[in-house]
Amino acid sequence: MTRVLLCALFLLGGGLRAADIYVATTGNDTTGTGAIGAPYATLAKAHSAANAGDTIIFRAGAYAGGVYITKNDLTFRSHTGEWAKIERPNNVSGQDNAFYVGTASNCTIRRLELQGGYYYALKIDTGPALVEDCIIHGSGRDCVKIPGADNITIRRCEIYDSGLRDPSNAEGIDNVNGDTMLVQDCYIHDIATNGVYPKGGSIGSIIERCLIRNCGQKGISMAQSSGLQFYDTTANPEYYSCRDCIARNNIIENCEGSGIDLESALRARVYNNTMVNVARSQQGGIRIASVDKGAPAGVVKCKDCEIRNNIIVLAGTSPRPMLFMGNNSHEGTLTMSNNRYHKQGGTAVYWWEPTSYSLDLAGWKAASGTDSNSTEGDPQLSASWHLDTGSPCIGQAMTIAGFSDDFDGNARTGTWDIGADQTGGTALQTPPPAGTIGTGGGQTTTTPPTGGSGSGTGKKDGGGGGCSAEPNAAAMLAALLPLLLAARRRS
Ligand SMILES: [Ca+2]
Ligand SMILES: [Ca+2]
Ligand SMILES: [Ca+2]
Repeated sequence: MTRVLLCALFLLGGGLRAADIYVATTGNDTTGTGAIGAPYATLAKAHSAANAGDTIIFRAGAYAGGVYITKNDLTFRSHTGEWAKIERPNNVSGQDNAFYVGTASNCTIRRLELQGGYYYALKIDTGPALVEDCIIHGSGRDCVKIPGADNITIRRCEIYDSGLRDPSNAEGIDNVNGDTMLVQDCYIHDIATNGVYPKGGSIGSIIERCLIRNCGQKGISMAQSSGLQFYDTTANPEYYSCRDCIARNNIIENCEGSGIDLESALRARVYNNTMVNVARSQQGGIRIASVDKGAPAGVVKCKDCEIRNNIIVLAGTSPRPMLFMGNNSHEGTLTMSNNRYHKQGGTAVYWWEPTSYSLDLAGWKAASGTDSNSTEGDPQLSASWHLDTGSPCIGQAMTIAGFSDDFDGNARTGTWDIGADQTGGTALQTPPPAGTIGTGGGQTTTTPPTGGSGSGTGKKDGGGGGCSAEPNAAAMLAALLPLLLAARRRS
């Protein structure tokens, strides 16, 4: 009896113990076994050999991507102390994605460089998925494409050089109808169009503590229009472009379009962002817009949006407004306060369509009936977009429920400061120093998005990778041990 149970235990443990499968440029798909001493040569072979729960570990070097990942619970990462790249050319039709999470759920992509793709460097069709400490760049169009997958977490990544083949539609992160996306502590830069958008009716997505720079369009768009076929008309029968999405604690610099743009957004929350040299040539520092999406959606306005504690700086050369309320674009209650506006070398202009394109801040407050405690003037930012000592933004923000940190990860204790930086803690270097992936912040696990049952939480950060199924095997062992002991007592 004992022997039978021991055998069962061994088999169960063996079956549960996820394997590490190694891939090396010196490997061999025919003679290799996937062991560290006999690695495979390709991702394709490793994937075909893998079982759910396995970890595919790449030794240093570059590997062909484009593999359609179908197996659940896989982890992909560079070998400890080494760095690997998964790549596809961005100019060869048919080689669409450098890395493609197809039907597989609960995948983790950690410490890898994903480069190229005729369309996307990373495409994720199925959630949840965790992407962390990765460098994602050089795509033909979007760097990251999320077509409807829910619960995608992207954190501590550097994402740059989108649209190298086709810069007309090339976001840093393009999410269409993926709910509870969480983007944290990413450095997103040199993006042909928009830095990040959750659109197509994305629900409950959060973009926080990111540094977003050099965008051909908007820094964060919440969110521009999508084809009506992409909307979930059960969860979002009004065809909002996004619902309950949040942008907070981001630094956004040097964008042709809005720093943050609201378009057909329901309950968008815009808190404590610092936007510098945005709206260089398009929209406004923040724009609020409706869209006529055509039948059956019709005109969809923004509703019940909240915009507090933000800094917006426009260059003296910008012909665009500080704030831009589109014609008949918001319904319900617009709540704004404690924002700081600055037009370098002059006075800002605020637009309220269709009546005025020449409001000053007092006129904006009168037209909107909100934005109390907001002021205009130099916020006194440092070269790294943090607050200088003596900044008029210090201690002038209101406390917001739901978070208590800043861009740097400093705790917002006492009275809050306006913008992404709370003074008094250690500031992150911005832009981050060479060798840092992401902003350099966010090394601790933070609260997942509200309302997301599994949002990014299926994968608490292990930091160093490893075998995620081991705890299951241990749990099984613990569960079987009493049986084993009972059997021993009986024998
Ligand atoms: Ca796109
Ligand atoms: Ca959805
Ligand atoms: Ca700080």
